[in-house]
Amino acid sequence: VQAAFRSDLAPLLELVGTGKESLSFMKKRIRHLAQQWLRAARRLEQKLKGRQGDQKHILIHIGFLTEESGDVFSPRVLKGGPLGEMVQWADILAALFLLGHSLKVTVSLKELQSNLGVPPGRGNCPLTNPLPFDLIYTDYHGLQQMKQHMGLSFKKYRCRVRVIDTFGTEPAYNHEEYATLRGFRTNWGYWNLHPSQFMTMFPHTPDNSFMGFVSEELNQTERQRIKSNKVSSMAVVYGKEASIWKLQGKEKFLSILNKYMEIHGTVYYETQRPPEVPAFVKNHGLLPQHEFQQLLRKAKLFIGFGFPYEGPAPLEAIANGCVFLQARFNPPHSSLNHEFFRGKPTSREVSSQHPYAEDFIGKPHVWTVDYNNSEEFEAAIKTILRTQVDPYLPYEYTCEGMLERIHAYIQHQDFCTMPSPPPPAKAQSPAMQSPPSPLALSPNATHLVWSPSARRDPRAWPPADSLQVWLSEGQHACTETCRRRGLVCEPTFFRFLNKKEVFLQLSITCDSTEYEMNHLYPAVAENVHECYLQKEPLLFSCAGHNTKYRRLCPCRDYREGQVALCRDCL
Ligand code: U2F
Repeated sequence: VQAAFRSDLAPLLELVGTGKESLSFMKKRIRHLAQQWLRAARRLEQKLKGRQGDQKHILIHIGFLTEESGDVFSPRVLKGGPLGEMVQWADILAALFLLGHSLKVTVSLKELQSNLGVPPGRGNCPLTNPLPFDLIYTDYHGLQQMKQHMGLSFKKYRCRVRVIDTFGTEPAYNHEEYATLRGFRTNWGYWNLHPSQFMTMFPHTPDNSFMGFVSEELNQTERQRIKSNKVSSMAVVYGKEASIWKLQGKEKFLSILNKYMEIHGTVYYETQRPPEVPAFVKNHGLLPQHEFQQLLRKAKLFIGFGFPYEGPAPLEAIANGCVFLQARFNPPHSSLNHEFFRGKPTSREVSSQHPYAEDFIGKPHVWTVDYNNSEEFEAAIKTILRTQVDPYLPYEYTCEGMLERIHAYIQHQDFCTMPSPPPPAKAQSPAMQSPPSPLALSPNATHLVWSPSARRDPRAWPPADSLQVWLSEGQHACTETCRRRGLVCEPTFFRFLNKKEVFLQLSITCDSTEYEMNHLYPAVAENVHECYLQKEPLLFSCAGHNTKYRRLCPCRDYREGQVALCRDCL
């Protein structure tokens, strides 16, 4: 059956259960954004010109909302607890539904078991019938539950799973044996999934798929109205919990800010107890989401104190015409030095409260400054007060952008029929054993590009001819190496460059070449002329660097405002 775009979101609301504050929040959000979603779906439908692909049977199991995993989120929805995850799940539901797929939504272990077809009363046994779903969207909690209740069937079907994973999972942490051997083992990682099966909230590392969420888009009239209604002296503080007012060193910059602006907050408080915010702050209390947006429409500045990390609110603020001012982290926060990230399966260095805002948006919308430097902080505020900014929303965070991306993933990502088996353990390139084929890559002074004469597999996605091979500097990961060339690292292309002759083509002298398991390979240790190829395809990784090596990096182009897709990727 062909998937057909849907034109009504009401039936989706029926699929989402009741009885939890988190579910009500998600439904309210879906209802509120319905018109935006429907307009976006119509635009994408026209763009695809009937190339919609097959309808999939999809199970959406939101593990963190199940009682069995403790469901600590639902009771905090109206008390200033995290909402980012619910924002994202609501948007995933809306997108999958509008794209025309057939959905089942579960938020308890019992519903999960009955939908999977786990025989009642029997623990951990293989399923008796074939799995009735083409795809399962879940999270780490849900993954654990599926593993516990599907027996051997879990291994068989795990290629159909997509794991919504806010902060991302890097390949080194995902590979069980390697993670255990090399100290990358964490509470979450080591599932041996294909790293692209993990889907993140922001495009953190291209090793994972970027899922994202949406923010409201404004039409021309609304943009005009917002611009004329802005109160230029009004600042809103980022954070719904009183704890953010306890963050270190905030007195100094708050008193500076207070010289120039009226400070507003949306911090939760109990009516019996006085709000725990300084007296000069106008605290509105936690607002319903659409009222929070209205507040942002009036404000000039949205200011972060350093927590929460990487949430949706700064994008909403920027989309509503605010400037986002945030702290630079020096040194960057990471799982090595910060409690919040400890145990998360990533080595990513978080350079500010919101690195996406810093790197992908930047000035004039985003100012990332050193809050310990009063002069820098004050100068930023003065400049911000003098600058006019327009509302801005990157395409990838619009409804159309999210629909386009999810559509592409569903049509092209297939982790069940993987291409090449792992290469042999000995230092002998697989290319030497197979009949000689024309080289896919050709030199171009500083890097390699796809040869015009090379065969192109029409089913390969992304299309291989967008590949460029660059050699990293020792201090850079492939993520950074590609970024500096206006490109993005594309892990699916590692297989094209994991070959001995690629070193030759880049004029690298290899006194020896070995296949080993290392997430930094293929790479060269230049001073000793030793070259290394990757033995384990699951360890191909855009993330990671070590001054000892220069890495071979597969880069590709991307669409303006849609980093997940290459120019020819739709
Ligand atoms: C992030 O979670 P948070 O929920 O703390 O993220 P926020 O950026 O604060 O925004 C979540 C939503 O809360 C809404 C706002 C955002 O869409 O519209 N909101 C609201 O409804 N009422 C208000 O008064 C103020 C905001 C992140 F998303 C999580 O993944 C992390 O776990 C967490 C910790 O770093 O931060």
